[in-house]
Amino acid sequence: MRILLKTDIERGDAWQKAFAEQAPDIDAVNWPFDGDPASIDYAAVWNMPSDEWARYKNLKAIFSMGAGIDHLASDPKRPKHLPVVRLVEPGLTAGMTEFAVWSVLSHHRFIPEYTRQRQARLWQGHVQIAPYDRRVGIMGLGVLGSDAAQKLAPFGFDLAGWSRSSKELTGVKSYHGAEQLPAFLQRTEILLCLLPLTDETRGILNARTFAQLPKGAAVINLARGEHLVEKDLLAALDSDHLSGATLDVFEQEPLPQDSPIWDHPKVQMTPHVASMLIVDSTVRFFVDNIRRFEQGGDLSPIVDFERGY
Ligand code: NDP
Ligand code: OXD
Repeated sequence: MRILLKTDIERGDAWQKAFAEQAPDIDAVNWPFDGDPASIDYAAVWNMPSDEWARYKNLKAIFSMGAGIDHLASDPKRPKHLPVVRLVEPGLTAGMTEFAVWSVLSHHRFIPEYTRQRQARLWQGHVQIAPYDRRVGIMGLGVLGSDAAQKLAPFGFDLAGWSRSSKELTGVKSYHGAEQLPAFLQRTEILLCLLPLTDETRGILNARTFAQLPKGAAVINLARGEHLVEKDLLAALDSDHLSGATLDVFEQEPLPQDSPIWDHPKVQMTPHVASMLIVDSTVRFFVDNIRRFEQGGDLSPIVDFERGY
């Protein structure tokens, strides 16, 4: 059996080593592959060049090399008859939760403000806010959003989440659907976006959304750059309606050299690294799925392209 791997970051033979340890019968080959394309049974990909798909005639399923599948949803030549499995594995979830907790705590404790003050050699404290007086709101309460919520809850924040369907998560007020979005935004001082990118969520972090947040709110986007209208964010920061932002993802990646975001004093930014692939646990996820499928069971979780995630 053979799996083709196309990742975002080159990791030498780390994937082959992990497959050799966990499943010696599965031959893992890196893209670009110059052997016989008909020998490939599975493909695990990130941003596969669209024209490549036609070469792999015997594929049984596609794995997304990430939790997000927008790179496949937008690919006109993706073989539509094949099931697509998105990445849901504990290593990826833990990485995102670390980053989400760090970014929420950072805004809660005024770290971006203190970083700016340091540059101006200004020694000045901000009145500390008790966590139960801090209203944190998470957009998207799926695998990643609900784990982040559960890890933020013990700090004692006044937590809420917004999703398509209503949720019951201990310590998290649930808002759902377009009708409840305004109420969710009006109560949110630190907004964390962990939505998938779909036709409904593209551009959702826009001027209208920001206007509904209380003055001084902070915005954290760890999901996809196209959720955010960057010029609207910059306007809301410059007018002092928003106090700061943490961005891991951008409309265009890599962020263009001339983007004002690089130098914006109210933005903390990282280069799409909020949660990166952990090779061992990702291979465990692929192997478990392949074994189950080869024995007549189901792949999981399968993407619903109608719903968009
Ligand atoms: P899930 O599919 O598990 O969760 C998606 C959540 O969003 C669900 O709660 C869903 O609601 C909600 N949602 C979807 N559409 C809407 C809508 N129109 N209105 C309201 N809520 C909506 O996704 P994950 O948690 O696994 O991943 C989220 C995203 O995080 C990925 O798609 C990816 O883009 C991004 N990501 C970014 C990374 C990075 O390094 N920056 C790393 C990993 C992921 P419901 O529960 O009702 O279905
Ligand atoms: C993902 C990502 O979707 O890393 O997993 O962006």
